[in-house]
Amino acid sequence: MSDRIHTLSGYLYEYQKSVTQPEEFWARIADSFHWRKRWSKVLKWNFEEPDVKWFVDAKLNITENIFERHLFTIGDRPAIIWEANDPNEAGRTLTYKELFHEVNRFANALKSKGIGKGDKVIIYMPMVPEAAIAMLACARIGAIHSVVFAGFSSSALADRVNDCGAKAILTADGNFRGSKKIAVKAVVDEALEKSEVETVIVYERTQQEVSMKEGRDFWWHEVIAEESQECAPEEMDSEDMLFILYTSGSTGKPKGVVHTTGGYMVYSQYSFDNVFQYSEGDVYWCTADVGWITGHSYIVYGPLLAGATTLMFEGVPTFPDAGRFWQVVEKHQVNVFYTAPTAIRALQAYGTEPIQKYDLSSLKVLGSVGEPINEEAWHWYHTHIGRGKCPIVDTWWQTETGGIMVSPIAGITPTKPAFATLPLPGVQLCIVDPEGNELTGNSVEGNLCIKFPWPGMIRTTYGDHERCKQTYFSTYKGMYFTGDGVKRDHDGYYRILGRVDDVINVSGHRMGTAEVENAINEHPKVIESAVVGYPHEVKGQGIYAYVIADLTNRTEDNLMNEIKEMISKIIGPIAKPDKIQFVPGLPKTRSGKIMRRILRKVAEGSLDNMGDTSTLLDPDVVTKIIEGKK
Ligand code: 6R9
Repeated sequence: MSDRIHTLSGYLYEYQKSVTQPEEFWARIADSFHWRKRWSKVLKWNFEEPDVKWFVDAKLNITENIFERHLFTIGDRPAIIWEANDPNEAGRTLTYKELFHEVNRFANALKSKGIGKGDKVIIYMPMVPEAAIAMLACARIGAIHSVVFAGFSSSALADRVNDCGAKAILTADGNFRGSKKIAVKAVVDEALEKSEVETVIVYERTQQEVSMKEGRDFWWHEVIAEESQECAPEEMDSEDMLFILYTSGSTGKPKGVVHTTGGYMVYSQYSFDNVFQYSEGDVYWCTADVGWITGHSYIVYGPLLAGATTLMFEGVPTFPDAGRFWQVVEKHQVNVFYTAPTAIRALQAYGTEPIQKYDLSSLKVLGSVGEPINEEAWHWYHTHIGRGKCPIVDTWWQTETGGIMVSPIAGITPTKPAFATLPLPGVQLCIVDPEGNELTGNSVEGNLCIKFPWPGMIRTTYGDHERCKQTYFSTYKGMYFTGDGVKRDHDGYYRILGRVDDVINVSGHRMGTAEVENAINEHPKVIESAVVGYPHEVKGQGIYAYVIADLTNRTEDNLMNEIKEMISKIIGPIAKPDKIQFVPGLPKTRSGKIMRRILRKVAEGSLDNMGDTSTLLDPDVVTKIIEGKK
């Protein structure tokens, strides 16, 4: 790959080029892709609107770049290695040629159900190769996929179906997760009481009982049975939507982040190739779920565009025991391993015994994503999993950025524990103070912004462009605001400090505090609530909920359980609070705003330094909350 960075000076050279001549830089990277029609201009942009277009007027199909672009050379190479939840179940391997045929067959099946260019398709599936096949089949025919993490509840699913106006849902009968067998189709049925789609296609995974509605629901294996393995790719404009992915923000309603075709394609492969320094024949394993952006960019699109072998794992890190990840590494001779700090910390708690049973010598590069990695976890990962030999790439990015933004280049950028280090070429970071003044020089700390477009960036929030503008482009004029705090140290290295808005990060999952509050407030006994994050040893952040409730005819324990149930139903089990405290009131300013700063302090137990409480309507409430804390 000619666009591969090989040395530190090479990185610095490329970075410089990407800033001084961004259009020339990205045109050179884009040249190695297959375009049906070349762009008339590389970039048109305006951050006020925002209105950003990459590879203007170019025509392409992203799956043509995965398959046809290099099928002759890599057709027989494994594309997806699938490892089942149960170690005793045989896995599957699909070569590029086989994957191509499966994608085409399913693309034809979608077409036969009347799905075509521009239609929205929800994918609500377990971690099986068919989830990737479903995404690629949509892209093949120009349909827009929106993958919903299969742990979300029926009402969260219905909201997403309604928001994007989906024509179809692709799903499975059930899902194997550790020792559990989870109903999936039943959740879809429940969601479809509150929403409507024309077609549901069900992949048979667990063989559990499901109800199938005549004329609407079809079995995956039946719809593909007669389909041809050839399907001409739909010609897409570079700025045609590729997918919508819902993510949480500081307001109650998750927003549909829109990514388009050309820019996302170029950025996902470029960042994959460089950050992980993947070489031919390597086995690459990203443990994320395809329901998150990490799964989109670094299980499916990035690796497959690069012709890599990507491992997909259906299970969980602790089933049947805490050695599962390492057993999979040994079994498939994994070379690049990419996971989240929360998984590292969870496994750290089991000690090194589960690791010692396995040979991890195949590992060359380790990655981290989703939340800040603390130094202790970084060292444990480096010493025990990387045997002191593997570089760790701590990759900072977001659903909105489409791909990795700040990260070491494996084996090239000198690393520093807990630092995401330096921006990738094309990424122009900017640290600002609360007034929006750029903080130049080193040893500074502030809010992280980006002042120039990159190809993988968000284009809009689906159905509500104003929201995109307000959320990301209005806080600081002329800049994209990430919502994260950051420090640039004396070496010019970046360390991400976590969210500065009302978003919390629980086990690497993004959650809006308002979203959790809305769910709590649905309970008829709840009067008001306030949710904050607090430091949690394994999850990074835990959810702490302060609730004002009517406790007549209820014990605190009863009501706590009912509230947790409610949240599971409305959002999903991942949003259940770790702690619920019933309080007589909430600390509010005279204008009625909840002072979360105080609630955060109480939750984290730092009671001696409450800061200024003079603007509080009723300072007494704070004392009562502190007294009531268990
Ligand atoms: C890719 C992904 C984005 C938020 C982001 C930040 C946090 C992600 C991080 C990190 C520190 C890292 N985050 N990677 N914080 N170091 N290496 O996780 O996307 O789910 O949208 O979350 O996650 O706070 O703003 P997403």
